[in-house]
Amino acid sequence: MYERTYCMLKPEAVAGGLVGEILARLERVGLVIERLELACVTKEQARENYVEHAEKPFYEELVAHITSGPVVKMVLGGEGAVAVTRKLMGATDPLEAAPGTIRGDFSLTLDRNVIHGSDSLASAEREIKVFFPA
Ligand code: 3AN
Repeated sequence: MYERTYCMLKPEAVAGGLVGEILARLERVGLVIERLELACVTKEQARENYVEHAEKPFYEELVAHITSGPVVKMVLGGEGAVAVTRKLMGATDPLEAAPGTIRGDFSLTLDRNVIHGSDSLASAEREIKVFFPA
């Protein structure tokens, strides 16, 4: 089924000059970039995006980090886009992310794992509305 997912290259990916390389990987499997924008995430957007972690000890650090510099926000479309994007990203913890995945190849620590991607169609719909209103 053709579906849409929300994906974000975090501040360390932009600062580290990894945008082109990561976009190339996402495009190479056939995902379509429907929206793409370099922008700063507001505190409100960050809190909304990570609402499921609101009670976790790392929540404030997560919000502070994602708002610390420009990110690349995008909507990706394609057959199974949510799952395909998650597969390319690799495990949340870079120590567990396989070589060949984006996190496995470009990151070292959980708090700087270079990419966010919606984990379900419901999250994707919610996050697209948060980051691309109207
Ligand atoms: P994913 O980004 O793979 O969906 P989530 O939703 O569990 O993973 O975590 C969201 C973000 O929160 C991660 N990208 C990571 O940066 C951060 N995070 C998750 N768990 C921890 C943790 N134990 N300590 C610090 N940061 C964490």
